[in-house]
Amino acid sequence: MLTRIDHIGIACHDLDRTVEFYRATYGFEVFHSEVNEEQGVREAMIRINGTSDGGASYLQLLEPTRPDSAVGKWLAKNGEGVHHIAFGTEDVDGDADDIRGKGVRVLYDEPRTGSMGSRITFLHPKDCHGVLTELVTAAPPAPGTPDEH
Ligand code: MC0
Repeated sequence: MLTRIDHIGIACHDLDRTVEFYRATYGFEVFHSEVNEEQGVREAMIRINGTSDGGASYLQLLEPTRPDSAVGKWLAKNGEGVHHIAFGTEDVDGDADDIRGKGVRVLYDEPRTGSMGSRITFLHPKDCHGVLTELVTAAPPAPGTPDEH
């Protein structure tokens, strides 16, 4: 079951400058940052709020590490802006199977590794009214930190 907005992915040309905009304008600080070479992105996660299922909602700022990556291609065509939305679920495998059964293209046979050790898959934007849609199961929290992701 999809229980929350996990994050909104925002494509940008310059991650450091975009992070600074969110800090200076809204007072948001970076919660986590990493490079995901498989996805071709350098990313910063800005935590907006926790939720009742123990997850959280984030803005995910994404700078491409190479022009032929998904975000690099999208930026070249569209410029900066909202790239995808991501729904949180405790069962990305089961939800992906259910949605595939409804005729929506799920882009990966098996979920891959996403931000902060999460497991992720994507739905094709052409099957979702133009919205690239991601499903996310967050990594289990570290012992003693039940709300830390
Ligand atoms: C492409 N299209 C989009 C779109 N990207 N529409 C809405 N939102 C997007 N983000 C549209 C194009 O405009 C085009 O439409 C058609 O889809 C085909 O696009 P393309 O430029 O020819 O590119 P493809 O087909 O090679 O790839 C599109 C596809 C790809 C969605 C399959 O971007 C993909 O695999 N995305 C999933 C992975 C991803 O996005 N990773 C980056 C975030 P027209 O009408 O012109 O034909 S990584 C991430 O988010 C991780 C780190 C995490 O959350 O933890």
